[in-house]
Amino acid sequence: VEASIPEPQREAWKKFSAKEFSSKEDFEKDVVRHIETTLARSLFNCDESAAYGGTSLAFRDRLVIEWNKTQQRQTFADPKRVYYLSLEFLMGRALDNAMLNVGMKDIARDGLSDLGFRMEDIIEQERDAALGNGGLGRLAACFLDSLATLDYPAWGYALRYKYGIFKQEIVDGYQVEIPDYWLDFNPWEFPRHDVTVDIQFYGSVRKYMDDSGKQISVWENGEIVNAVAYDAPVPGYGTKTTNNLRLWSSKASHGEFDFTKFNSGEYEASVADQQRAETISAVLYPNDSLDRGKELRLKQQYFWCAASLFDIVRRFKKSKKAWSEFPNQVAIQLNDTHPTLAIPELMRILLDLEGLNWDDSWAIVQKTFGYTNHTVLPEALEKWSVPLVQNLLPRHLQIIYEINMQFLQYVERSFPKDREMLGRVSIIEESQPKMVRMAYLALIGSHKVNGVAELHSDLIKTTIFKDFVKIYGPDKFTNVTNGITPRRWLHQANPRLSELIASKLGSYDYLKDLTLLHKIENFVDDKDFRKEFQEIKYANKVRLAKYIKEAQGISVNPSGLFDIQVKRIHEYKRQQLNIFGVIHRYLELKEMSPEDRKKAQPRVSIFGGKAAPGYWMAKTIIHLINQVSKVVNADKDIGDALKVVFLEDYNVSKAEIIVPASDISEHISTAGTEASGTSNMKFVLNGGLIIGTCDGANIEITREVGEDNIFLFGNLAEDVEDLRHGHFYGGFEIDSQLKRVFETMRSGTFGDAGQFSALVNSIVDHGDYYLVSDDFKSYIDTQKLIDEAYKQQDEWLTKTITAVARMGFFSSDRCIQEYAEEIWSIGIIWTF
Ligand code: GL2
Repeated sequence: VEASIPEPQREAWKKFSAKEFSSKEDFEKDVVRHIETTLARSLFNCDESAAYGGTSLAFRDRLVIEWNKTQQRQTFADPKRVYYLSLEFLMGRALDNAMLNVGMKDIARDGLSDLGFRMEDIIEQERDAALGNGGLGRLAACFLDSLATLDYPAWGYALRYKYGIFKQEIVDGYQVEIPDYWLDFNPWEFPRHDVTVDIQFYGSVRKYMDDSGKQISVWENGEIVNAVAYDAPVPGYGTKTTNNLRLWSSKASHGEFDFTKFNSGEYEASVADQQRAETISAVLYPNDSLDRGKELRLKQQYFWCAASLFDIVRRFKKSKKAWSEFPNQVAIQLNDTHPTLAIPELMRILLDLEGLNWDDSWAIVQKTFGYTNHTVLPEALEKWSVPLVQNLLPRHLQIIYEINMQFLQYVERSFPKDREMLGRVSIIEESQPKMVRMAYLALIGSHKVNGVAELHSDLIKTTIFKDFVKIYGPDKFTNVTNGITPRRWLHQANPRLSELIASKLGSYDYLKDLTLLHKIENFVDDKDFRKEFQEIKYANKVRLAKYIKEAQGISVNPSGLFDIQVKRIHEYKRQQLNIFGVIHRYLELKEMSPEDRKKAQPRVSIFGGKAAPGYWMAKTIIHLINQVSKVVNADKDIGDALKVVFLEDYNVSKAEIIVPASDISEHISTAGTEASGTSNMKFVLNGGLIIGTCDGANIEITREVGEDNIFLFGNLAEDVEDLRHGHFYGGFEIDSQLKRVFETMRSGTFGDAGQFSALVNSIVDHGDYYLVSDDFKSYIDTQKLIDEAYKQQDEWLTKTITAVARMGFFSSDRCIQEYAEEIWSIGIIWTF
């Protein structure tokens, strides 16, 4: 029911409508009012956290005013909207971003200083919104920024986890996980207690014929859990468009809260029911690129898909358009297979609740959905056991079987001679127990499937989806190379560089059209520009060195070469290759005469990243890095020639300090395993070069910046399979220099060798699946080249400036425009 203010009263209302602050004085007034009233603090009781609260609430007011207007504009225009379904949104901090996007940071800085606070300290008060694991979740956050900046009518849908990704502590060199309860004070969210949806689980399906002879299915007798919406405003940069990120929180439905139990004194039991319901949205699964098949995860997925679709359908129905119009009003993007249940859920809504027939429903579904694949790693491809789905979602399983049957009949008609194909492409894997292959369901139910970088998009067509290219033709598949938002990853993280670029280009327009960066190449020989560029890099390294000292207690010299690898810890990302390389360097330094050691290029090797709590090998790698760090940093012979740092608890806000400080960053996955990578783009955009394999977006970065401005090494994706085969069936010799590294480890130099034996054995005895040995020589040779190149500071500087100038392609704005045109067919809504 719409509850509008009646026409005659609207004038009075409008007179008092909330207004945005635009001067420093008004900002201060808002801050003080919020601190004194909303937060109930006073002049005599206002610390930095209260000042953060007041500042955030003042900015939140601004966002909400624009958010309301944006929603009104969009409701009025009723355009096609895009819904981005992602189980992860790694948003990071909101305040700094809000200040910059609305263009009020300078006013706020002055205002806060009047009130006795330093802007930097206030920003530091905020906890990261860490509702994601790694690249996939951060990509979703960059997309929201671009969608709003480009004025697209878009919503993000996710879960409001009580606990985001765990906090990582390193205790005695080992990772320890601490829960991240981040909601103590979160001024950026609005509970919408009036926006709730009942979600059903379990139960059974009753079928009957109605009077017209039509078969009706009723899903009944299930358990009901309530979904409550929490909204967070997403401001665009330099536009009034403020979109919405809607997070669902689970709560016991009133039906479930058992009053009989409650009244009969079984208070605890009734509260337990409530807790069980709340468990659904309690915790983010901390696995990156790994599928664990836990029932609670499936519950999360359905809970979130069903609530989001109910919301989307409710919005569509307000327009009173025919169902055939649905795909013209709604585009839903599936961020990986996690939201694939949205496909059978929309079928269920159309068939069982809205009474449409199968063919019409299916046509609507296929036109509505697009599916983005983010990985070809087999362990990450989601499969759900049929008995599990049967029990939790009996009606959906029926629908999945029906989709599969119709699909297989079509395949059988098209390829009558290829019987084997049916088994290969079936949504149901004929294993014990049977499994639902979610990627196939997502692909079959969507009109477009995209990979996230060129190589990856090619690979999905020749590996995991090979048969489907035959079935549907190549046009169903496309590539959209990932991108990053230059607002957070340049302007916010590296304000001095952003300002320098703006001063040369004449404005900050390039933050909205990153291709304008190419003009910076005109200044590559400009003395003043070069000097300032170099100074900025140095200052960023000093800032990181200071942070390393504070956080880790390690002193590093900012004039050393900063070599950084920060990302989730994973065997395929090969942090082990990096640390073995560090050990090799250590051994070489030890062998040198003191004079030669002095001449060697000093290095600071910086690592950071979380391991999934159950991923033992990844934890072993973290342990090894910390052990090496301990030994090397304490070695008096070595001094500044080599320092090794493991930065605890890598997250988005730390990335903002780390990324601008690299000279070299490492993106060294086994070729063909890293779908894209996105931090590679962030580092280069901030004036750091890359050492990398021919993998993911590294390849397109090379194309853009030129081969001279990147350090590539290692085997190519097309050779990986043969090499692996050779390890098992041919003779397999471990690289001699790597052998020496292993011998050193075995001798106990870095503590009890037994702790690392599984890591070493995975290479020596178990086939070296990730080709660490195959790539080792090429890796350390390339590192040597880097040492030499870095000594030529002038040329190095030219390389970094040139690379920055050529990064225009990697904006998430370009990426979103490609999605909008090729997959969603949506237009922008002009602000006025
Ligand atoms: C990932 C890929 O591993 C990574 O290469 C890519 O950049 C991102 C975003 O597309 O997606 N796939 C995946 O499952 N995770 C990723 O980060 N977790």
